Amino acid sequence: MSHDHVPTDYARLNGWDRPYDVYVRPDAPQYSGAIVSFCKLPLVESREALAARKPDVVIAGAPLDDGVSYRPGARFGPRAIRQASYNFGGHSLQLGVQPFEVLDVVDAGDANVVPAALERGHAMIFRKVLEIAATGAVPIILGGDHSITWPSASAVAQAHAPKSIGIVHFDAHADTANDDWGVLSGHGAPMRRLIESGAVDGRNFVQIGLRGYWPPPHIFAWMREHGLRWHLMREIEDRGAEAVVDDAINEALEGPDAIYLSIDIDVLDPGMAPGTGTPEPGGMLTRELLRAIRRVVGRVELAGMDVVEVSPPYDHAEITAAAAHRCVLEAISALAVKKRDGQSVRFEPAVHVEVPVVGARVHNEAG
Ligand SMILES: [Mn+2]
Repeated sequence: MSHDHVPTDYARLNGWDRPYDVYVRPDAPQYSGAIVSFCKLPLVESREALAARKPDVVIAGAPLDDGVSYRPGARFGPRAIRQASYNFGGHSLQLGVQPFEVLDVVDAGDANVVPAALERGHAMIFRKVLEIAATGAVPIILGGDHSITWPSASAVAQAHAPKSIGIVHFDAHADTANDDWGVLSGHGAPMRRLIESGAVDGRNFVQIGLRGYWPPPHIFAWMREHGLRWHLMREIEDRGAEAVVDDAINEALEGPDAIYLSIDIDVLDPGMAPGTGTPEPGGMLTRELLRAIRRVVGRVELAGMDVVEVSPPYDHAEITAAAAHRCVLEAISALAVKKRDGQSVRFEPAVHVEVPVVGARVHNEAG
């Protein structure tokens, strides 16, 4: 028979019963907690809650990579971008603003995308972004491959109609092909779909950072014919990023009422953004891109934004995901400066925006 003894109180023995501060979400460290939202912002997924809250900026994910022509993996981008930070982005040293003190920013979760259903995915991304834009908030979409810009920018264009939007597009590639091996909705063609459908006028399209060995001359001829303007990486080498970006901003301001900013992370040099689907050596520096985003957002009326082509399986040490995370944070900080200085960053849709209902009837036709 064992004899009774008083159990040891390990909490008391080891000092684990001390009255430590209790941290609650969202104050707990960035790496803890079961819910991964951008900068631990409130997660507001339902369209009703979004419409009632009317935030300034809404982050949403588009985890789709069925449109890629080479390396896949960008479906993992939204989650990787959300978690690629060691702090909450509370104070921008670049702009001297505390963005989340000034702006109401929420994370609306991801568009309801399933694998192996490209058309369905684009439909769901369109509806998700339209739900956000219909509230008057600025949508910031985390890709996903670049094909998501077709539905995303179309939704922003629809919410802003009859006002027009233009696109400032950072990318190693023009993404203006007619098709990828006969497929019209792949990531080589979204910019042509936007122009052909009338969502964006070719003359309101400005591209920065093109380089490498694609597209072929006949595609540039199509671009010239439709009034697109572009700045090759070679021009940045000659004149510096600052001068080229300033020219691009001036071009972007000639015409459209507001700007959709599309950042393909492969505009960066693969040494600074290895985790991407179609890496092209000889790109921009991360600090040049972050500065460019601050300047663009500071000067134009931002209608929406996406950051695409982050492919975490090809990333190393979260280099690419962290760069993409900061692209978003720089844009938010630049918007915060505007609001702090008395300018509204929200817009009021001029006409009622009808969002197709997303419900159980939307099936994956393939399965
Ligand atoms: Mn692209």
